Amino acid sequence: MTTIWHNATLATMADNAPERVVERGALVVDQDRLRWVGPIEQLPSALRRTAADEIDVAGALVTPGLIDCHTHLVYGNHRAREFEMRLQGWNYEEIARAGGGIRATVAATRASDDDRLYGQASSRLQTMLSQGITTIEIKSGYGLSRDHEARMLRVARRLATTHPVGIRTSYLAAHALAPEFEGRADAYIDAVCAWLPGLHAEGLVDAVDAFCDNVGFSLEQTRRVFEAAQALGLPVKLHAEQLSNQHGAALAAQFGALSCDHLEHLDEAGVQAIAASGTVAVLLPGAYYFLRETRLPPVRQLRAARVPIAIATDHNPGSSPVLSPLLMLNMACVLFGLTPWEALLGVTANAARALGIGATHGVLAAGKHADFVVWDAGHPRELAYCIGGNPCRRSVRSGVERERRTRGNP
Ligand code: DI6
Ligand code: FE
Repeated sequence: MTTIWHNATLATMADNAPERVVERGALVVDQDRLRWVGPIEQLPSALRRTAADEIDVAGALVTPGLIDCHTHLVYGNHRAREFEMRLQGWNYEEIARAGGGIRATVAATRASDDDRLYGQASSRLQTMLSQGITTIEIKSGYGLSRDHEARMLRVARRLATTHPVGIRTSYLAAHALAPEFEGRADAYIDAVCAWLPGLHAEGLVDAVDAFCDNVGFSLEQTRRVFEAAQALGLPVKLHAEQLSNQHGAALAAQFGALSCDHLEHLDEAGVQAIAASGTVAVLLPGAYYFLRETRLPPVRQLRAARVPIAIATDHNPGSSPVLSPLLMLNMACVLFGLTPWEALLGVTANAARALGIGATHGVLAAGKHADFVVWDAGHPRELAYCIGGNPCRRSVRSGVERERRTRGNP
């Protein structure tokens, strides 16, 4: 029982896709997989005869389902008051001393019960899904104790059972120092490493992340977290070179990291290191914008070294309260100088690689998961161009179409 979606303008993003769309394209969906992808005139007639259903998308653009490969979607409350303070000129330290910053979210997350954490994350997730997200990564990192980190990860797993989306979790206990460990960062890292095997045994962890920065953890502390991950065979990723250059990317490359994220302060040696290890550079224009950063990630060097570039929302309450992946495409182009095509690669094929699922997701090709979006658009450049609209017309994940929005209801 297959379904043929045809009359599509296909952007497959496959094989480092040349910047070319396939006109009059067709997708043959067989259960949760793509059976065939290409121009309709090449579709084998035997395949066409077995189709149970044919859907004409009237020339609309069809892309792989969007993948947000870096979010902190599960947390308690929000930090809008802190936003207002920053606009009035308060700096990071002053806000932290006044009870704001990551620790404010840690307190709110710990105080929140599971259902409330779940409910808030679910509503954020639904906004993302309405814009064509079919896979999302969610990090822990606002619990900072074994039980509260576990709670965050369980909520992330629960979201995957109740929403039409693939969810990859990252263990980010090394996000900030837990208040109980004030002045004892090394002891905290010991605890972070000690909690990991149990959480992994419970099936809660797909990858391990850390925040390596002068306001986060040191290179040596990051190394210990990576060693704990490696001992369990878990892949690593890193918040690297966001606010300063700690040479975290080079360390991550030594561990074969899936991705290094942020990277505004990445130097040429760092670029070469991640190029050699095949690590994806994840750029986060929302945080750059929201924090009014001025130092740009080294896009030209990354391109020259052929480092795959992904784009993500970094959704979090402090530095990137962004729920729009499409707005990130626009910002990646306007602020970071990516082309619209590169930006789309960044939320499809390269985002899949950043999550270690590049073999099955992120492109439209036979054998891949049937995750795709039909857009009210005719070319990928329109997705990066538009600001604040929602051209997502239909979205299919694992062969199942998400409930369609009614016309005129965004
Ligand atoms: N880098 C960031 O920008 C966020 N975390 C990180 O490692 C900030 C998170 C927050 O302020 O809550
Ligand atoms: Fe982040």
